[in-house]
Amino acid sequence: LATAPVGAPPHSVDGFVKEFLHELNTNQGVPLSLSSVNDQYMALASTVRNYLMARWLETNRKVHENKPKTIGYLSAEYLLGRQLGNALLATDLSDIAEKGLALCGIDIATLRAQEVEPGLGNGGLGRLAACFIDSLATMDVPCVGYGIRYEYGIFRQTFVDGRQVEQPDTWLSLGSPWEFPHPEASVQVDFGGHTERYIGEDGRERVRWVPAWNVLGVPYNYMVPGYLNGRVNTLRLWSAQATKAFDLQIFNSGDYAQAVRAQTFAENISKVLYPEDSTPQGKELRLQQQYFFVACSLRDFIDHSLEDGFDLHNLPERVTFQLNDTHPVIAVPELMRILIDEYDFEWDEAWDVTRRCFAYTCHTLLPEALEVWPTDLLGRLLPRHLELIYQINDHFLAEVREAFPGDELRAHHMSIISHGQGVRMAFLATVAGTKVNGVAELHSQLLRDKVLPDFSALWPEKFTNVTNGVTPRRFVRLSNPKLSELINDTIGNGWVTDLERLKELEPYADDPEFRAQFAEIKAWNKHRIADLLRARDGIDLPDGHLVDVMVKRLHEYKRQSLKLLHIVSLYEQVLSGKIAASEVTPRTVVFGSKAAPGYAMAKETIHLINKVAATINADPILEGRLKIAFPANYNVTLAEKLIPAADLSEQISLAGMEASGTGNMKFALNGALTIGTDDGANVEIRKLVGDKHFFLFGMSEPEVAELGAQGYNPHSYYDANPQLKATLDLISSGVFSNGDRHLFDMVVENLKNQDRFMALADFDSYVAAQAKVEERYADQDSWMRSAILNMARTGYFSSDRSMRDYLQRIWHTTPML
Ligand code: 26Y
Repeated sequence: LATAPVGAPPHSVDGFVKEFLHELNTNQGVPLSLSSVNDQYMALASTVRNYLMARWLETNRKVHENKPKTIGYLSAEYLLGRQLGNALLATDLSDIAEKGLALCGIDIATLRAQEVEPGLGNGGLGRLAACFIDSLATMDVPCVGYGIRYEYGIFRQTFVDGRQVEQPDTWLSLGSPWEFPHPEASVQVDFGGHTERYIGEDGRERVRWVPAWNVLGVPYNYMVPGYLNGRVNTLRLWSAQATKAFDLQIFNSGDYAQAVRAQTFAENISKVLYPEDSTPQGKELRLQQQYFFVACSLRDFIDHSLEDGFDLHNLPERVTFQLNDTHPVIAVPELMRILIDEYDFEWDEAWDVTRRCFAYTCHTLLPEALEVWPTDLLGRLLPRHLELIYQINDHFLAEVREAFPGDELRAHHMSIISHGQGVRMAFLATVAGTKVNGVAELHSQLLRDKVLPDFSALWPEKFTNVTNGVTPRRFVRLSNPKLSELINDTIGNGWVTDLERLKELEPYADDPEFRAQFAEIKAWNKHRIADLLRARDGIDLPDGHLVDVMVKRLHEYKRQSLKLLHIVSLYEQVLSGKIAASEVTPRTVVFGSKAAPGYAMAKETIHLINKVAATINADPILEGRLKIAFPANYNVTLAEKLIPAADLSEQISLAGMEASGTGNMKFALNGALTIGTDDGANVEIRKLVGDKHFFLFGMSEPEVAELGAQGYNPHSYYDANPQLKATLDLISSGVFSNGDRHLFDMVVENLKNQDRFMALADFDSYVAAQAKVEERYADQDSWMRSAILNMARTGYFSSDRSMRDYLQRIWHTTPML
């Protein structure tokens, strides 16, 4: 444990209270007696910040002195979750703060609840970035996270008559105590205009970009504290502002309204997070966002490197820019532009530096999720970059033709620029990256074999896998305090930074005493979420139920509809007297899910879930047996309370569709059993925990491919399977829609006639696996044993391990100690 560094307030209750009161008085300008909860929260945050500050300064001093290789993590999303608890944990101040505040008559829980989480991401990809920067700080690896400070993060979801209604996420409205704006370090970003050719002093032809307009990027720094190690890395998020010159010019012409419009136009760039997480629309503003943050980040990093006396020819020794999906890939031509146009590099020199600076992580397999930017849009917004992309493509295709002489079709398939579509950003990233990785073994294999087969034939060594992970600090230590205590008491606390040590718990799965304690903690976590949902949503959770949880973005490929079919099927069987209500295992199904606002099928599915929930919950026939809870606005804060309470984790995507999943890991680590397909990281979870402790169902990826090739006809399953037919017909009967037989046609007809993700094909297998779940759950001893083994055997899924893999396989660097 790194003791308090010089300059930090004393690590004692007295010292803490003094600091807190000082912050309350000087920062908030109020005495304790008159302070609001928000005043107190703000003062508490500042207090914790003060403890971190000396460590932050020290980290930056060391980096400046030793100039180690740094990871520049480029991500359009960071789904951070609340900061306070993590900062208290990282500084070992949780107990001190609680006691100190109690002396002031304040319950720390009230202040914790005051924090609004920064929802600067959509789902898995954004949360992964947050886990990765946590792990890098904890492992003493120099890293700067670069991204966008969206003024409005992911929308707040509400339900009106069962339908999703989006509200703006005003996370900054009460002030944001965790950020440090640095307007003096603002960077200018250019857009539009045209390019010109001219002859430079050395007689070479050169290109000049003459942009049409520009904005300012203002950096906001956030602390990224390592766990008890005294390191604090930086997350630097950029906010867009109008440039002064722009403003003044118009002001001086007397057009005040136009000046304000110009400002609004500029600020729109970082105004809002796009809530889509799979189908990219060719939205100009999104491209502006991507270029904006990437240009700011490269400029920032390069300027600092030059200040440190670094030669740009050696940039790859200074940094790897990790591209979190294709969103920041415009960084590739941007670095080329900087090196060639601004620093006079020759093409080959510039390309050599560029390709060694970047590595690319792909997070999808869905073809429609791969970003393609229309060339006319790119040419209008970034004319110089489009030229450079054409040139990169020419050089690349020459390489392809050399490797595969005469194979023009192959060259055509591999072209970064697809005629008629635009620039395929995944191809550009693959051509430029030193390494390309998928996010789970199956995904990386499919990426090589199905998405980028020509590229992996050309450069087999470029492709690698790094299976995702999650931070044990937030998703076990903080979110499951009772379980953490039990683990500490049993094997010590080394697991928090060395999660594989959970293996030492394996023998305790057979210890009745330990099992009882574990079961008691599960029950405690269920009460905790019940209390929260009662207060937050007015939802009552029954006692003693199997808690069955499906939380993730709403997507057809994730198959929330399959879960729903299972529920409706149970209900149908009881209604029609096929089974007695008393035979149904008491179960509460919890959904948590946002739909992209423009994704009609996803929104209809939410509507249907809510209507089914309302009907079944109100029907006395299943009273005490089946309850459906769908709290609105699932986010990181809710996840932290919900996941530890789960018995059953639903990971039921169609095989070959979910790149990895990371919720699946969080559940297993908190002792839930998984019901899942052989998809994404489920494959690896099952391998580690063992078949006996995992409910596998459904087609495998090759089976899915085969059925697809044969021609999949969902209607034949509907016709052939009476229970499936009865289930779908019940939805169409109007029982869930006040007699309206057509309200859910969109969902039902789609399942019967299209069913792109083959829910009907996996229905039987899913229902059978659920029956096994019930059977196992009836034997609580055996269930708890499996739950403990799930926890003990999934230490592999720490994001610390993911970071070690990136260090070894991609970044080729070691922690700085
Ligand atoms: C371009 C835009 C529409 C877009 C925005 C966000 C496209 C994709 C995304 C986000 C994708 C995402 O969250 N992918 C998930 O990444 C996780 C971390 O690797 C995986 O675990 C998960 O399987 C994958 O769906």
